[in-house]
Amino acid sequence: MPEKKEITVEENVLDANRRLALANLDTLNRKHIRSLDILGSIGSGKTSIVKQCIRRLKKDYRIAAIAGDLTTTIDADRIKEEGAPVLQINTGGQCHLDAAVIGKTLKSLNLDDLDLILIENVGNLICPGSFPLGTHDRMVVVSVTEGPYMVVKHPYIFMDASVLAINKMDLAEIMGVDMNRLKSEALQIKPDIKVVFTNAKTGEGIENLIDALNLKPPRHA
Ligand SMILES: Nc1nc2c(ncn2[C@@H]2O[C@H](COP(=O)(O)OP(=O)(O)O)[C@@H](O)[C@H]2O)c(=O)[nH]1
Ligand SMILES: [Mg+2]
Repeated sequence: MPEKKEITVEENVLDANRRLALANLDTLNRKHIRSLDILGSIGSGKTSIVKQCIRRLKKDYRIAAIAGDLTTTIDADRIKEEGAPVLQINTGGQCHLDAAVIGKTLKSLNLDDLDLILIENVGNLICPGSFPLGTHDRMVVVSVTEGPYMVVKHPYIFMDASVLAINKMDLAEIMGVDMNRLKSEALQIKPDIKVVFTNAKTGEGIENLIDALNLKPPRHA
């Protein structure tokens, strides 16, 4: 029956992605490279956070960034300003990165020259959920300007995330959004998720975020 065929195709796609994700993780581990998949809606602050992290970590890590976007190179151009190599992936219509495209991108990088890869996924909180890339960690960025329901309405994305950045903390009051409530909602979904409040514009909270991601260089520990 046509319906059954459609489900099988989808399962095959997800299975194939999981296999390729494991291969990516294996490649990264063999090269001793840490990796982070960053998820969040368009405008939540992903690129700003990547820039703030690179600014603080580039002394201690050899960093590359991968920026996923439907069609533009805006984010890659912004990240490049921080002095780290950036690869832009334009997905065309696809609303998420996947393990195959990351596998190809890893092949194009000189992995012996890297310690850390930061991947900004395509901006939304639904599609990327089912497509692990093979990174060590996943971080979700939710900004208070998206309103009070961003966590409860996206439960699945938090289940595989190790860190949540609640960004634009400077605008919480004006938005009437209770950041502690967003935090407790995330903890209900994923009790061991680490939650950090950030202002990616000024850099407030970014050191805590780096700590939560276990990226604090040893000499600053
Ligand atoms: N007020 C404020 N603005 C922010 C903050 N973080 C990011 N922005 C701004 O929000 C806009 C979208 O940020 P961007 O990093 O491009 O989000 P992305 O689409 O998730 O990559 C930009 O104009 C940023 O300057 C923040 O913490 N506070
Ligand atoms: Mg961006």
